[in-house]
Amino acid sequence: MNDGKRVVLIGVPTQAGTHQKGCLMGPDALRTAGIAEAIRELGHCVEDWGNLAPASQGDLQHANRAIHDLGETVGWIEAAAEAGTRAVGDGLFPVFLGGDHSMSAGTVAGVARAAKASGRPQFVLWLDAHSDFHTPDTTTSGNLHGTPLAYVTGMPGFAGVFPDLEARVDPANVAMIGIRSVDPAERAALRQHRVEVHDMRRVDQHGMSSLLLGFIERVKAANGLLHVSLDVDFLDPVVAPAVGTTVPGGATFREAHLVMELISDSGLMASLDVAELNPFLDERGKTARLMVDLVASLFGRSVMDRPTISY
Ligand code: 5AB
Ligand code: MN
Ligand code: MN
Ligand code: MN
Repeated sequence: MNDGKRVVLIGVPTQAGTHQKGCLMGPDALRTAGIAEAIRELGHCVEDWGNLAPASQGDLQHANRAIHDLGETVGWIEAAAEAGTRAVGDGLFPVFLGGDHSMSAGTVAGVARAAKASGRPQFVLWLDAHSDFHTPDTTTSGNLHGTPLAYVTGMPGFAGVFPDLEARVDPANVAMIGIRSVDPAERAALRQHRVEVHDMRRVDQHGMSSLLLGFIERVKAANGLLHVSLDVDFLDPVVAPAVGTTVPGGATFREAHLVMELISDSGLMASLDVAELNPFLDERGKTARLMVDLVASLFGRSVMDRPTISY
């Protein structure tokens, strides 16, 4: 049924990238909802490295006074990047358990560094309501979970702020699906760099599968490695309420599962983030369990194999 991956869970319980508290409980909620067991049941090996615990880099300041908790965020980024590079180097498939989405500045930098060493191009699929394409200069909220994709694609404004990138991801190798909240500065940068953005209007019109399969074909043709970054708010808040940044009009239960099933079929995914889960906002574990089910679909569970569940 599948190729028996060696998976490692890596907890990145940061909440420094947002004003809202609660994401630090994300990794443990995903474990409580049975993420290791769900992946194992599908025939993969799973180990758990526990949660990263970096030291803060101190009270770093930026000219943009809105930015908060920069020193702590830089600590998480360095630790996540280090763990990601090590995991891939060890032949493992890292599943990063967030933590707010600033974690992905580190996770993607880390796996991209490993990809560069292997000589294969790194691709990123960003499943999110938001484009997360702010730079430290353009963010008005100061919440650094709105910046990771701009950082890993080498946008200007990060030098001397976030760690120097050893391998940037070509913006042409990124696709975003589910988008429905983009700030003006992000929109300008996304257009300038011609990033493949499939907003929810495109999803409505063309359907998830045609949009996603187009991107998967590109990854395949380039013999690329695919990193999937899944923000809880990719989903509609009706099915996934446990997130601080809800935006109506998101992916439905089946749209989200279909994305995961198609990625699984492609066999191209090499690393994964589950970001932004805020268990403090959940309803009796409903969102945590949905995220675990989506991860199971990513690792090969098919509809016919699903246990009958109700949330
Ligand atoms: B998330 C917003 N663009 O910069 C900002 O949840 C939201 O990781 C960022 O996608 C949302 O604060 C970041 C308004
Ligand atoms: Mn995000
Ligand atoms: Mn988001
Ligand atoms: Mn969010």
